[in-house]
Amino acid sequence: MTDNKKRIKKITAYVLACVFSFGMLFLSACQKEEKPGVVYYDVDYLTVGFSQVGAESDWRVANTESIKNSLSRYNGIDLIFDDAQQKQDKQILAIRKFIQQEVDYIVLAPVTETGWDTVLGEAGEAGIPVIIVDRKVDVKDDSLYKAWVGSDFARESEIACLWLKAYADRKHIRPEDINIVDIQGTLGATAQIGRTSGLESASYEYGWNILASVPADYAQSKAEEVMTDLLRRYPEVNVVYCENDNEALGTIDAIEKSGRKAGTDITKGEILIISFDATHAGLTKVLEKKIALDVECNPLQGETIRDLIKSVDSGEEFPKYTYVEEKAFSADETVSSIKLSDSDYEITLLTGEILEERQY
Ligand code: GYE
Repeated sequence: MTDNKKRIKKITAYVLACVFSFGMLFLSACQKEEKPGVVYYDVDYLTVGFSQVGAESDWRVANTESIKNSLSRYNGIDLIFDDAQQKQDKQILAIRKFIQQEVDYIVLAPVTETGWDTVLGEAGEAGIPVIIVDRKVDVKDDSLYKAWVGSDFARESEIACLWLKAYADRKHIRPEDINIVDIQGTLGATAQIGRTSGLESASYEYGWNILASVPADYAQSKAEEVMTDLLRRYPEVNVVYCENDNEALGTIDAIEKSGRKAGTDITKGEILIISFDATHAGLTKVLEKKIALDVECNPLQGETIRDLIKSVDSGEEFPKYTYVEEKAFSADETVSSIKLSDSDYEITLLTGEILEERQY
């Protein structure tokens, strides 16, 4: 066979293969329509743009995962996700892009409370409903967002401080001997505002000393750096109030590197750590008795957000504010319950089994 003939044969085979595959595809598409007893829908997905703060902590990673799982195609939602790397400017840009893309809904987890009036106004003008998650927005007009889902940060702080008060009473420690440093979260974030101000009012009320309050952006390495410096400046510190678990992990490293011990008994010279989030990594340190109390901040908000979107979309009633359920876990049994708003609030003594059963 000549080279030319060979080439013609090859091309003919290729063309026939293509015609055959297209034919099969066409046939199967037709067959699909005709299958008896099967109803085919043209799925109309809702498009949702989600601007997340970043990935600064284990809590945040769990929150992102929960939202991605619930706002999924399986649930009729097409999600456009944007990670703002803890920068408000990036969140504003992301929201403007969502508006250009004509999404059906915007979900915003704001890095700080202020600075949202203009961009949320733009979303409103474009007719796009906004749902706020986790931290709050401080805007002049609350109708700029449909609803909010998150935690009661002031209540979390109240639980932590009532626990510390009960702990000190049981151990016969005088309030003036309680020397606290506060490793704060990102300044201006609702979680930071609620947790810091709760500690400040309790310290004022009970007579504890706050030696220093320093922000560490909810990040482990930053907290280690901050705590290393604070240990040098305030050797009398005996309580560290960490505004999230990743900061507690960094704080433990700093304490141990300085030759001191993180533990549950300050009467023995240990440094007592209180933390927030109750993530798997944080609770592991509670089991090791390096964090004395971990107040839960529940990141599993995806399903509530999905239900809210569906309610808004179908014109059903929905709450403007939804608070998620939260517990508190202790490393020992010194305090098993506190009085919170006139009722008993249980402090859960953490066990390996409880930790195993947790979802994040
Ligand atoms: O405690 C921290 C995260 O806003 C509740 O932000 C959230 C906080 C959470 O980075 O781990």
